[in-house]
Amino acid sequence: MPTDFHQKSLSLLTEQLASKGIHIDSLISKIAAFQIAVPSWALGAGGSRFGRFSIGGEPRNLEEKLDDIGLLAKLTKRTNAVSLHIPWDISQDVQAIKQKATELQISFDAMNSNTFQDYGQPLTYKMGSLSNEDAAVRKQAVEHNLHVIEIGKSLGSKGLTVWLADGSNFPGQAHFRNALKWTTESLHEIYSGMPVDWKLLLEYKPYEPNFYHTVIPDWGTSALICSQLGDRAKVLVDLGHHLPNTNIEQIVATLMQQNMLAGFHFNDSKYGDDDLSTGSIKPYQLFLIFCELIGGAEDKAQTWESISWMIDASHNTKDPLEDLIQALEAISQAYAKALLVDRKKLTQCQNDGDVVGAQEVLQDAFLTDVRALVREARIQSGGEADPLAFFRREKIRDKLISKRGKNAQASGL
Ligand code: LRH
Ligand code: MN
Repeated sequence: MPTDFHQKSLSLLTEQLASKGIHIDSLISKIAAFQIAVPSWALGAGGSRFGRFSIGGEPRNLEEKLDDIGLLAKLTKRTNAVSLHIPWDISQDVQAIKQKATELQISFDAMNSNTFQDYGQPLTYKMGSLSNEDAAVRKQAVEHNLHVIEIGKSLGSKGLTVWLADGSNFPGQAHFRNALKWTTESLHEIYSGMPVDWKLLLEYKPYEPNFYHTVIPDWGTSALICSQLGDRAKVLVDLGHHLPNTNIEQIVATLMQQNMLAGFHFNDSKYGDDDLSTGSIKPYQLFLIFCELIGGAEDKAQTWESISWMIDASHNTKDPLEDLIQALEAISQAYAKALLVDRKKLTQCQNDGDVVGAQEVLQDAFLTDVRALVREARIQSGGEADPLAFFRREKIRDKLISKRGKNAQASGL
């Protein structure tokens, strides 16, 4: 990207926005300050039940995962934190990990527990964990979550994400009310085991791996349970965890209205929980979600600082680092476009019942090319003008393969 091209497109956009009374400097500082956590499990090639195709040079341990996130942080200046998943990211030397993260200026966002797989624990989670008929299995799952909190405390994390695969595949298999009761009771024990400055992020999902019912299938059930746990329990919105055509931006508005939005797992999907690159399928939906977030924060429904921003994706065909560079860019662009919405004019259209006018206000912002703005924010933060071009020009994947090997495989999905 020739520098003069960037300068030309930036000055054109600056002029365009100034004509609407928008000062580009305030936008640049907001975008530069907006940091998104990267999941530790998205640095290798994901797979599906139909197979997994290695990418080569994948991080073989937590140290190398931190190296990859450090590289993403250096190139994009859009991420400064990692979200770990236990036991996939168990480390023998927590102090060394903490030291390395500090050197890379990476902090630890919400920890993720795992009671949806068997990894050698005494009792299987095949028939559920926090909702299991067997109190001993529920106790084991609670203790696992308390253990994850201890690891998180030693790393400086301030949150625990709980996603449960718990559910059933056939009518009659599960007792819905008992499953919900035991899950809520188990979460009470976990919640009271959290330090007072931690939050619990309760993630919902309609189906998979269970295909008849899931104990926490939607935002309403998650909010119901959170309201019984306490005000540090809030609802985590994974964009892929919705039935087709669900109005996710309305869910975001509703949760903010109740000060119950914990945060996001950003990704995109065409059909199910496809974990595709954020903004690659439904960029307008992502924009509308950021419109609700900015509106909710400006109207003091919920503070911007109280919301966690994380990616949750899995890569079957793309290079994981290239995909994460694209996702961080797409999220920053959606935020930048939503910042351009003339909220006064929109409110006027809503009050006047001017439906056409309201759409014009939104689409004027959405159709504004903000790439120069996001690029300038990155350059001013010391990042690469074009991280993807840099990643390819420097042949970073080849260097990782020669260092780690063609068959190096990362732990995770
Ligand atoms: C479940 C989920 C959850 C993670 C897992 C890796 O689909 O979104 O957030 O634990 O993916
Ligand atoms: Mn998720």
